[in-house]
Amino acid sequence: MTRPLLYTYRRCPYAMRARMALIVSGIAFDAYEISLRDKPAAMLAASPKGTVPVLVLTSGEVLEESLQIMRWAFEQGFEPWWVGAQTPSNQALIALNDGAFKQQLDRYKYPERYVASEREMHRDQAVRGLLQKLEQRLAADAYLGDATACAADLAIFPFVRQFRAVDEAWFDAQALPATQKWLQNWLQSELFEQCMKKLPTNQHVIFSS
Ligand SMILES: N[C@@H](CCC(=O)N[C@@H](CS)C(=O)NCC(=O)O)C(=O)O
Repeated sequence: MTRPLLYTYRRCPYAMRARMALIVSGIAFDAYEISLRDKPAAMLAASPKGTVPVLVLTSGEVLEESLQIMRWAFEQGFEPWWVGAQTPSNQALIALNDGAFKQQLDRYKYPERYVASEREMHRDQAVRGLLQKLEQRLAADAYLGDATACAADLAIFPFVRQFRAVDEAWFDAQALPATQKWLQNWLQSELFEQCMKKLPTNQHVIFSS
C-alpha cells in the first residue's frame, strides 16, 4: 500500500472531520466510501468495532477513532492546528460536543428512536450547553483557534451542521449570531466542499481534493 486508506462515509460527522484534517494537512490518501448496512470485510478485519472513520496507515497501523486520525494528520504537516485545539477551553468544547451534545443531537434528530415527547427538551439543552458556550467564544474570536482556525473548529462544526439541518429556520432564528456566521463560513469553505466530494460506494479510490 503506497498511501494511507481511509474507510469513510460521506455524511458521517466523525468521518468529515477526519477527511478535513487529512486534506488540510496535505496528505495524499486513498478512500473507501462504505455502505453502513454492508461494511467491507477488510475494514472489519482492520477494525472490528465497525465504525467509520478508520485509517489504515502504510505501516499497517490502524487508527480507528476520528480524533486519533486528526491528530496523526496534523502531526504530519500542520501541527499548529492541532496545538490550537489542545487549550483547556477547546478540549472542554470537544468533550462536550462528543459527549452531551451528540446525545442531545441524536434525541432531537431521531425522536422516533427515543422519547418523542422529550425532543424539544433535548434541543433546548443542546442550546444551553454546547451552543451557548460556542457563542460566547465565537463572539470574541472568529475561530476556536482565536484569530485562526484550528482542529477544534473542524472537530465540532460537522455536528452543529447536523443540529441545524434538523430545522434550519428554527436554528437560524436563535440568538446565536456568531455561531451561525461561523457555521456558514465553514459550510461555504473550499475545504468543506473538497471534503464532501462524492465518491463511488464500495470502491477503493484515490482521494483527490
Ligand atoms: N468515536 C468514533 C465514532 C464514529 C461513529 O460513531 N461513526 C458512525 C457513523 S457517523 C458509525 O460508523 N456507526 C456505525 C453504524 O452505524 O453501523 C469516532 O470518533 O471515530
